[in-house]
Amino acid sequence: MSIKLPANSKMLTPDFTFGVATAAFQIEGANTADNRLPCIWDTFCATPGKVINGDDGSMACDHYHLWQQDIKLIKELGVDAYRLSIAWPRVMNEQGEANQAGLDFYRNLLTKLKEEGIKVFVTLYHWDLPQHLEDKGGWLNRETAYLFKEYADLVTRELAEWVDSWATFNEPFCAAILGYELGIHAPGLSKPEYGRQAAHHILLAHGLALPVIRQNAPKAQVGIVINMNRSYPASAKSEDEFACLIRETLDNQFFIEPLMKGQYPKLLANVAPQYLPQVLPGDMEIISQPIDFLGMNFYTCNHNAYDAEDLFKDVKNSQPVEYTDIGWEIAPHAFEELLINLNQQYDLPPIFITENGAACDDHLVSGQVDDDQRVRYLNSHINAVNNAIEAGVDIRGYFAWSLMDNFEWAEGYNKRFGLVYVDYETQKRTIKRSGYAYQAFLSER
Ligand code: IFM
Repeated sequence: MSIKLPANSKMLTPDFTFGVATAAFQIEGANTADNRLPCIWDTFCATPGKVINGDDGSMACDHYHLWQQDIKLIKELGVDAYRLSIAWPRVMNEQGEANQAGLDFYRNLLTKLKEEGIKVFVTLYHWDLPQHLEDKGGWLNRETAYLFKEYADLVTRELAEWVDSWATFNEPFCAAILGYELGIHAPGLSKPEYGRQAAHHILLAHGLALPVIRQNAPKAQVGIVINMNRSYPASAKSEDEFACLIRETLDNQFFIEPLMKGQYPKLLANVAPQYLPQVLPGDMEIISQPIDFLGMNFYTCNHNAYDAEDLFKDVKNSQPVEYTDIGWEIAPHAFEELLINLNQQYDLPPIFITENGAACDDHLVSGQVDDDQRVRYLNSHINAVNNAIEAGVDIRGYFAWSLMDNFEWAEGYNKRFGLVYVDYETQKRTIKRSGYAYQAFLSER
């Protein structure tokens, strides 16, 4: 099995960017080095029962120390670009001043990436809120949005020179809903009314930061990354169709509609007003300022049935389908449909697929990892992107998640998403078959 596109695919032209992605907390480790502050994920990991095996981010892939060899790996894969995130608790102290040692780490990393000719896509917030801000209410406190603007100002002033693309946030859905409504991610709060308010403050923070980033980094592209799902009805019954509509509204439209249209989905006011946050005058104008690109992360699809209490519930696909090791259905058709539908519903800016990948049951045997499922996953999803482009969607890039195995949040190190295998005992990296397949595909362009 290999990764292949039709010879005339627009994705094979030099204008299309292929990359790999990671995030600070998931790979860096060294969570007390150089005055890095604790973040909500350090606290969450230290809370018994929250993360599988009690895993934490203290070592992760030790990228903080091994970054030079990791850049060699990125280079070896032959990608055009690398997407990473900056750790807020590493670069800013409690008084809101720069932590130069933390900034130096990123300066060195970014300088080297540029020297190697790799385009740099930076996300400012990939879930590692400094704990001292959570102690004051975190994303439930509107003030955090203004402090994010200060943080974005600092980072873009200091690092603009090396960065091609800035994303304010990664997956506001996960940061807000998993963290404040469902309690399965940090900070582990679970009140229905919390999630949507946290989401609103995150979207507000995005909007507040945009003009600052544009001013500090006038040559870079600025956008945001959202995760999206496609939902299918459990049956042909209209109530199950309705369950899907609600599910997609809460997961997708709740995030994209404020950004693109300056409003929360009208459907919610009628059928589920409990999901509407408190909005102050002017907020929606701030949130819906134009962006240069929309980052989209896609992994799987859902199947939903009507539930009298919660409006929808997840059910398994009744058809025999393939799942990845994390239990997510492999659904490239859903990816293609989603992209085409969104393009019909909204006047979208150019799209970058900022994450797509699979957790597989990988094993290192005689120095090799034969992750055939991941190769097939990448091939089918890259082709789904190609089909969406053929159907008229303006997609400019694709990033595989992830460069290497890493800390998979509440799943700890138990689930592996990397194109490169990490032995956490020795920190030895081994390129998997999927990494070689991606490399071969990229080199043949
Ligand atoms: O590992 C995560 C990443 O941090 C955000 N998007 C989904 C990935 C897989 O769960």
